[in-house]
Amino acid sequence: MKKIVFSGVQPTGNLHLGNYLGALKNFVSLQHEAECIYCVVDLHAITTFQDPKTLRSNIFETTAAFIASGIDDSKNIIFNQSSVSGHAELSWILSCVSRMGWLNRMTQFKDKAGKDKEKASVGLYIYPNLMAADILLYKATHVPVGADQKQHLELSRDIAQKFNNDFKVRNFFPIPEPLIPKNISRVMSLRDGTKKMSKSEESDYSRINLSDNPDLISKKIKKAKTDSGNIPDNIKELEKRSEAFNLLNIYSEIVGQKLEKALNEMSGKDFSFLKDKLSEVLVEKICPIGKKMDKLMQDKSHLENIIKKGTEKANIKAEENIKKIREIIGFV
Ligand code: AQP
Repeated sequence: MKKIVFSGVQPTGNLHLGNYLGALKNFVSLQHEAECIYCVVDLHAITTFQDPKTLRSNIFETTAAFIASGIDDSKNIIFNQSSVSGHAELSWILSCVSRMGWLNRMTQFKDKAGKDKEKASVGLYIYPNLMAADILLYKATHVPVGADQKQHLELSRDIAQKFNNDFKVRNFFPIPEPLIPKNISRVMSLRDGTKKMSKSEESDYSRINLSDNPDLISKKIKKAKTDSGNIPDNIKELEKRSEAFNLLNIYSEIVGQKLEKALNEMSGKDFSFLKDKLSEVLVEKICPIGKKMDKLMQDKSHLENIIKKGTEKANIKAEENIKKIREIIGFV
């Protein structure tokens, strides 16, 4: 079966190191081995209220982040989800295949809705059905995501399987494989090593944004929470200390070393040594991306062209599949 890669990023601002290491970095490497479709998932973004002007700007910013991270728009499809109506159409169809019991188990809905579940949007609840539609609309076989999306991916697999069984169309939808980074699948907050780094966390000091300048990166790393001991000499010990584990994991991923090797370099030293080194490599890796994003954001018509070109290509693929899906279901 031909390898088809699909993934998306929400245009909800504050793109951060977690998005980069958990998703974008993988997007870039996959473009050399497969047909890749990368989507700015604006329909997902509106599951929580977005100011229209900010949303528009964030759609461009996320597109710029794709390009600035190294995705080649001439070889891959980059577009925004709301421009291809097949996503919404298939989402409805798959909502009729998906089960309430399956959605009730989704932990991200519980986390995001919090105690005010009754006030959460219906969209937030059925978000995983839309994600299944995004993937299956292109019959994607592989989906690069961070570990936080693993459960949603499993649901997409269940939905694909049920559709194939219900309509007796064996192998119509491929069962998509998650591609989750092996070494660092979940980048944690700089303020709390037990919480994931996230866009919506109130404190900007909890994350490294792709748009941060060198001074701010150094400041954030200096202020990052650590414990009082020195850096341990073995991974078992390191794993018990969530903040130290997170910083070392980030360091090893950025320099492209195994965690064991990074630990050898750092063990016995105090955290200021690690923090200086980490700031240095982060500035080297992240700031060029931020600068490129900034430059791209100054030419919106160029970004608009990239999205338009991508939308046309995505629409052709989506329409071809949606036509078959309509026939399978029995629509006239
Ligand atoms: N902390 C993270 N570590 C590793 N991967 C991460 N991703 C997000 N946070 C981390 C991965 O980035 C991709 C795009 O995510 P998204 O923007 O579409 O949605 P998200 O997961 O909701 O992002 P945030 O930052 O966590 O937003 P909020 O604050 O709204 O919850 C996905 O592949 C995701 O796994």
